[in-house]
Amino acid sequence: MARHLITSAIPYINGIKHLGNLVGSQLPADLYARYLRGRGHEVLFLCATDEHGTPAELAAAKAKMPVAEYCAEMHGVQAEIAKGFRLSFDHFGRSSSARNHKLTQHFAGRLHEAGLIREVSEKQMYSHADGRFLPDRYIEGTCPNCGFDSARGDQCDNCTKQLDPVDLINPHSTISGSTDLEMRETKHLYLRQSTLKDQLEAWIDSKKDWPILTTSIAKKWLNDGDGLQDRGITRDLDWGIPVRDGEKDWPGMEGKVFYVWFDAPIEYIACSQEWVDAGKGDNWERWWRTDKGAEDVTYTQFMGKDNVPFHTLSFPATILGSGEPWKLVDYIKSFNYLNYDGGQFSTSRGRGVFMDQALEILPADYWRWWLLSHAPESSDSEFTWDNFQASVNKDLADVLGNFVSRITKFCRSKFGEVVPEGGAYGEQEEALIADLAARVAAYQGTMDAMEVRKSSAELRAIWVAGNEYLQSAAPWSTFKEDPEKAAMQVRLGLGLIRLYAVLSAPFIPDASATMLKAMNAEGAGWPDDVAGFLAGLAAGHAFTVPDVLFAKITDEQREDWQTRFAGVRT
Ligand code: B3M
Ligand code: ZN
Repeated sequence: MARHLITSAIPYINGIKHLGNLVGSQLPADLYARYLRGRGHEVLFLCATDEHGTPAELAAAKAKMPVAEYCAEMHGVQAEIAKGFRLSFDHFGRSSSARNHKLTQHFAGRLHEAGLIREVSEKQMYSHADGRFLPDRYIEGTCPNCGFDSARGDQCDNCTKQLDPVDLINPHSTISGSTDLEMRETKHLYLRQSTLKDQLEAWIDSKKDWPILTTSIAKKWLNDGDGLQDRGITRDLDWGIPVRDGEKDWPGMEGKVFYVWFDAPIEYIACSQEWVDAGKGDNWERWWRTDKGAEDVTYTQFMGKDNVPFHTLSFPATILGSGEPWKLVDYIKSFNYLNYDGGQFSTSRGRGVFMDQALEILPADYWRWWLLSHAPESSDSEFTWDNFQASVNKDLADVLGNFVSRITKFCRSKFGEVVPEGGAYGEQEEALIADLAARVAAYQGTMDAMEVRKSSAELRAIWVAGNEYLQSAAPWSTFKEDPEKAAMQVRLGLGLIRLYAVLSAPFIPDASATMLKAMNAEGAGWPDDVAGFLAGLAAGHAFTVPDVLFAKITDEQREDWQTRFAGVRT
């Protein structure tokens, strides 16, 4: 038994995430956590909401709510939806927690002490009417390139030109509308990542087994242009973690907060403290401190590709730079993007299916299965309603659901709701069991390697093997000549349901629970020995016929949903 720490990228607080966000971090992390628990390992699986930064402030303003209140409410909403998708976090924390405030300030203090922070004076737009500095997206004006009259300070949405707020003609504050703006001097802290470049590079080079997507992004940032750049880690904002030098004030930094990307990854650690505070665990240090037992923890992170630079460079720079024995990540599993029906998912335009809407139309397992079996691993992938309908109807309803329903109903009609006795395996059964043992080993191999799509294909092949057996063994025909033989075939079929329930649990936990309950086999362990596991469902064991596991998606539903999710979210 090993110990596994697993974190998913923590979703921004500003609104409900779409299915593309889900499949890029939380869902595959959950798959892996459930699998490792199923195999008997000790797992700590953490996630949280990422609550700081301009997007949180803007979203709260739009909702006409104080930002703290907005975050508390949205955290509740996201936690509820995560439950709906059966995301099995050991704790779902908040980056705005007191724990994260303290720990973030602690790291800043350590980095300062190590000489890894420098103060930089820069000019930034200040609004007299608002009494504050304005982040780029709080400034709008006319685009100098195309004349569009509401270009943002960082970019023109009309011609896509990257801009600086000073480039804008007639700039104004989007908070107050005021044009009384001036470029003002302000001081910020920079993390001297450049001095850690060699150390970071050596560490990344030592990770021979990481996905190419992860290492190629890290390498690009390490060696692009002038190499790894120092990063500003403070902002002139109200909402965030106040800049402090550990426990002390930081002269000149009054009223400033840490940059959201500085404190967000630290929340992975703080979250484990919140987990203890919530009474769910009693020792976070054995997961995070290599001087307190974490040296034998395997730490895996899950995220979309846009988050990779922060996890391969910035956060490790914080950890290494602190000079303290914190656990560094062992493996980073990153994902490409999931597109939606010929375009991109868009949060701002409400294009695509969002997590809450998905659960309104179908149970979690349907989405989990499609998303994981089409995870954007080696390249971007695309959600289409045709493909979704086809894969749900075929894999879940025709192959798995049908198998379970046929065998349980047939048994009930001929032998009653009890595993029948009599008969002995023949050649066909021995061949099936050998085939399944090989397939289960392959499935374990791909799951251990976090190859999500391949794992789903292995699992599907395991379901198909049972279906093909049932088709050719045909106990309904055998029964007429040789009821003993039919009993043996049915017994094996029922054993397969229990096997499928355990193997499928990481992908489709609800259907798995239904199957286990029907087989009266809750608590069944992992099938390390497939033959023994199948024999474990012995004659005389009672079961019940479960309800239909998966309903087929009709053409009408598909068309209806396609129209409903094409446009702007209402
Ligand atoms: N909230 C971005 C994202 O959700 C960011 C991840 C933080 S991970 C520490 O894609
Ligand atoms: Zn423009």
